[in-house]
Amino acid sequence: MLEGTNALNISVDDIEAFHRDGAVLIKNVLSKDWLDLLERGIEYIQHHPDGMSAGVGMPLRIDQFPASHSADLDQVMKASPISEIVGRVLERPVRFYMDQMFYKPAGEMFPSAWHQDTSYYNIEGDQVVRAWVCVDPVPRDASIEVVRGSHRWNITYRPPVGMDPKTDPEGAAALEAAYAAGDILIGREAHASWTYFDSFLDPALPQLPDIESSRDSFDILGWDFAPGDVLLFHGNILHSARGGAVLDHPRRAHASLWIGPDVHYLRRRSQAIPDPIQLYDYHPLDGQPLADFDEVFPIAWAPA
Ligand SMILES: O=C(O)CCC(=O)C(=O)O
Repeated sequence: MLEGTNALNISVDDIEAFHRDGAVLIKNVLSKDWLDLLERGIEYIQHHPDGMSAGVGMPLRIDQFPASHSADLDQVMKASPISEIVGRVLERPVRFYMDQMFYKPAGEMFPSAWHQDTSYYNIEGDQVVRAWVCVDPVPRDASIEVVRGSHRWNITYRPPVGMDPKTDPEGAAALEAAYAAGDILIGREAHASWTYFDSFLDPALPQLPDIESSRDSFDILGWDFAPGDVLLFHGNILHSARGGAVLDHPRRAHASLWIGPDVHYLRRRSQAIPDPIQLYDYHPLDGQPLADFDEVFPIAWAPA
């Protein structure tokens, strides 16, 4: 092993960059065999849309939990080096929480709006890490950008999706009643049919700043991405992907979400993605560590 590096060539600088900036690109992690499996899994999912991806109506397919529908993606999640690099950067045991596919067809890239990931999920903690990979080369103007350090702003913004409660007062009142009763907000049945637009936005959360219109006011970090690289970013960080670049190939990305020991369950009115389906059997309570649900979230990688 080289000085200053550990297995997988993650340097002390990479670890520091992740904690300081909230994101780091680790080069050349996935071999061709892993990329082939990823590509096969992504193409399978693209051709088998489920009830959570139909109807979004954009030149961007977002699929929730694709590894639970594709044996290839499941293998990548369970056996590729992705869990290890997340664990080495956190220096903690890590568990797989969920995954998504972001498939943009060749041509002009559709933008992914600025947002934070944690506000979409019923989770809270500092050890939430996204691992974003793509089987195609992606220039910086179509790949992920982050606002450097925004994972430390200690603020949860309103996700840029969801219905205004004023448009459906009855539904909004039912959500409030469920919240007050300690009930689950988006049920298991959402796995059969649900999109971002079926959730309610939470008016109590502050609105996102208009980062794209005043990019010079923000410290924006971005990278050219090559297949085999893994981009790690913090669950609380503001991030997006710009639109407008024209690619002569699709941009087929997969993003997985990993959690460390400090992550606990927290029902959010802004929840836009259902809980992982096995978690519904356990009736988690607000504040309960997700490590309590070892059968749903087994340890994927732990330091020796
Ligand atoms: O790939 C994209 O365009 C968006 C990805 C993203 O927002 C995420 O992984 O959280």
